[in-house]
Amino acid sequence: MEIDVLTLFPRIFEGPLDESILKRARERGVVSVRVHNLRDFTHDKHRVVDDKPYGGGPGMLMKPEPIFEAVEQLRRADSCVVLMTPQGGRFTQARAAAFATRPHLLVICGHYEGVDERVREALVHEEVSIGDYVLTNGALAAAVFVDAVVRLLPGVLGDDQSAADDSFANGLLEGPQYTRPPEFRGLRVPDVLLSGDHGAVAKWRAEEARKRTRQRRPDLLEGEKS
Ligand code: JD8
Repeated sequence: MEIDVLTLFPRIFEGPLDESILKRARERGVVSVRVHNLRDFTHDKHRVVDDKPYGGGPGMLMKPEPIFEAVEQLRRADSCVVLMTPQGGRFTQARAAAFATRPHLLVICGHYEGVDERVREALVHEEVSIGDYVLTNGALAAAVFVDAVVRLLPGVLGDDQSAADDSFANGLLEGPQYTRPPEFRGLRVPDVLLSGDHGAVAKWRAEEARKRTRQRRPDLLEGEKS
C-alpha cells in the first residue's frame, strides 16, 4: 500500500510512524508512507495556506489552491482521497479494514477552522472523524488513522499478534490477562489459567470477555440482545 499525507505539521507524523510496528512495516516494504508539507505546494513568496472565511466569523480556513495543487500532483486513478474532519463519519474497525484494501490513500489533514468546501466537493472521496472529541487539527487524527489501517495489512503483524483476535474485530472487549508470577503482592492469577486445561481456559476467556463487554460497552452487544 502507498499512503501520502498532506499536512502543515509534518513532524507530528514522524514520531508515530518511525516507531515499532509501523517502522517495521515500512522497512519491509509492506507500506510506503510519504508526508508532504502543504506549504511546498504554494507558489507565492510567503507560502500562504490560509485565508479569512467569506461572510465573516472567527479564525481562518485552508485556502483551496495548495490542496488542489497537491492532490492533483499526487493522486492516481485508484486513489482514495480521505479528509480528516470532525464532520466525517466515525472511524471504526470495519472502516479501517475497508481502507486497508485500497492500493493508495491520500490523506488530507485539516488545520485552522477547516478547509474551503470546494476541496470536499471536487477532491474528497471519504470524510473521517476518529471520535467525538475536539482536536486542535487533523494531523494527530491522520496518524491514528494510518496506524489503524497499516497494522491490518498482510505481513505487518506476526502470527502471535494476529489482528483477528483484536477487541472490535470479534466485537467484544478483551477480558482480564495475566503474566508471571502466579501470586504478586497477595494477588493471585485465577486457577483456571494455571490448570493447563485449554478447553477450560477458552471457556473462561469467552465468559470474561462477554462479562466485561456487557458491563463497560453494552453498545457492542446491541443486536444480539443480552
Ligand atoms: C481536523 C481543524 C480543529 C475544527 C474548531 C479547533 C478528526 N475526531 C476529531 N476531532 N477533531 C478532529 C479535527 C479537528 C480539526 C481539523 C480534524 C482541522 N480542526 C477545529 C473545527 C472547529 N477546531 C477530528 N478527524
